[in-house]
Amino acid sequence: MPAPTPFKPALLIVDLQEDFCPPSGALPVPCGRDIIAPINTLLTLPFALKIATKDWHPASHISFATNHPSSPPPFVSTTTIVHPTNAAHSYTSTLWPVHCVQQSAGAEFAAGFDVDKVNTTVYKGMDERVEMYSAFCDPFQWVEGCNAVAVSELSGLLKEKGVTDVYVAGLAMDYCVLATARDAVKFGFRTWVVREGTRAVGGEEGARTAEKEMREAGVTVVAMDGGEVAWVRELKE
Ligand code: VGL
Ligand code: ZN
Repeated sequence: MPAPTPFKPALLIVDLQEDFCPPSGALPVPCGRDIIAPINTLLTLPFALKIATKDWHPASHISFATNHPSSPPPFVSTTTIVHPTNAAHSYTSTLWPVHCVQQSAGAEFAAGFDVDKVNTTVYKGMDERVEMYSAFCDPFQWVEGCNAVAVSELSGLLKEKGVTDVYVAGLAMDYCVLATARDAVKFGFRTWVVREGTRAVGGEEGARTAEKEMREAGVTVVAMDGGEVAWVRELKE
């Protein structure tokens, strides 16, 4: 199949940070480091824009289990996140170990990730009151009668460049990659997730569930050697 027209693709690398990489990371994604090589390969292709995101939390962040009474066990405990200015809106969210604290070693890009080829870094998760898996905005954005608490510059950067297609990779497939890819569709981009370029916190099972949720949201999971990545490879630089 030929590339769609117009076709102006961007590469979005989500949260490829030390804290999400085993064995040393605070919130390690199984086989998380395996994605560094394919992502470095993607970075050699002529994308119109290459953006990396960083999960970038204050120490007081609501998603850290240690910030809640009696410090419940992370991964299996949840908290209720209430909209800070509209208490009628709330939802349940998972509690995590302390991770990606601003300026900490764990918040650095993963070792070996070729960040020199990245044009811009977008930071997310800075508001201590809300969880922000998506690099575009927090989930209150999509609740009827509600409004987002935190919105990044990401959609503006993509629109400003005339981007039509967003290729998403990074960590974790079942959380921030899933939420970011879904929002890319909602913001009007054709959205592709590169399978070799992502891994799930929930391992193979988490990846299967995430892939299904992506498909239902209009996101297509593609392969490094598939036609959709070939469209980018064949672009004139
Ligand atoms: C993420 C859990 C908590 C992610 C970030 O990048 O997928 N997951 N914060
Ligand atoms: Zn986080």
